[in-house]
Amino acid sequence: MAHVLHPRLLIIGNANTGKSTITKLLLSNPSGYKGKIGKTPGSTLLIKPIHQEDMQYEIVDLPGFGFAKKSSHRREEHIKKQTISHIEKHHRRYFLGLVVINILRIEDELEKYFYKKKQTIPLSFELITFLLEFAIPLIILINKVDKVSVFDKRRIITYFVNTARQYGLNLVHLDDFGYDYAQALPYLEFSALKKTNLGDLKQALYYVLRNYQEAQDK
Ligand SMILES: Nc1nc2c(ncn2[C@@H]2O[C@H](COP(=O)(O)OP(=O)(O)OP(=O)(O)O)[C@@H](O)[C@H]2O)c(=O)[nH]1
Ligand SMILES: [Mg+2]
Repeated sequence: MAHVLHPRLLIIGNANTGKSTITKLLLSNPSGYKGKIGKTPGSTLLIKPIHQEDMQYEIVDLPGFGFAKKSSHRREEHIKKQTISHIEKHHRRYFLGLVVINILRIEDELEKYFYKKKQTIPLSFELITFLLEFAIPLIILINKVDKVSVFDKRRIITYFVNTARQYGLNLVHLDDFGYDYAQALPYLEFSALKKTNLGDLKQALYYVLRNYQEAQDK
């Protein structure tokens, strides 16, 4: 019997942003999920694709880096190197990448880079730019929006979108995205806890998956 290679969904972002919680939501049988969802950053350490019955894709929930108070510099470097070589080697199997960002950390992160080291690029934008080099379609998931008011959510997202533009990234809301990755990059506000916009995310995921499968069949 031929071994079936499932297209892969990449879930990537800093530590503690909700990657494993989102992974669980995108499984066919969430209660069968064996991964760790942690209060302490750094819950996920291994790169191991997850697949369950009746799933058209498998998920790779990457270990998060940055912001982990406990983690050592050496460990951070190890995770970064591991991530880079993994993407370089396997990028063709990814039909979509979800870059998960914690809305509560956006202002901190951007301000830190703006005022202290203006010559460098903020971590999230660096990650996005890196992934775009491999032509993996991305969705920026701005997670944990249940933790902020509607007013703050709008303010923080506007700040994020405006700053991204300065780094050459044209972010548009998933609702306004025409699936032309040469033109723009979609973002979606999200709450893994409240399942806010989970339906929209799944719809986009299956759309991109179909495009990927059609391109493979040619
Ligand atoms: N309020 C709120 N909490 C969330 C949300 N998503 C995740 N969390 C919580 O955030 C914490 C971290 O979640 P994880 O899914 O383990 O995060 P992770 O990105 O996989 O973390 P690492 O594997 O350590 O990089 C857990 O306590 C989750 O319950 C959300 O949308 N809203
Ligand atoms: Mg995790």
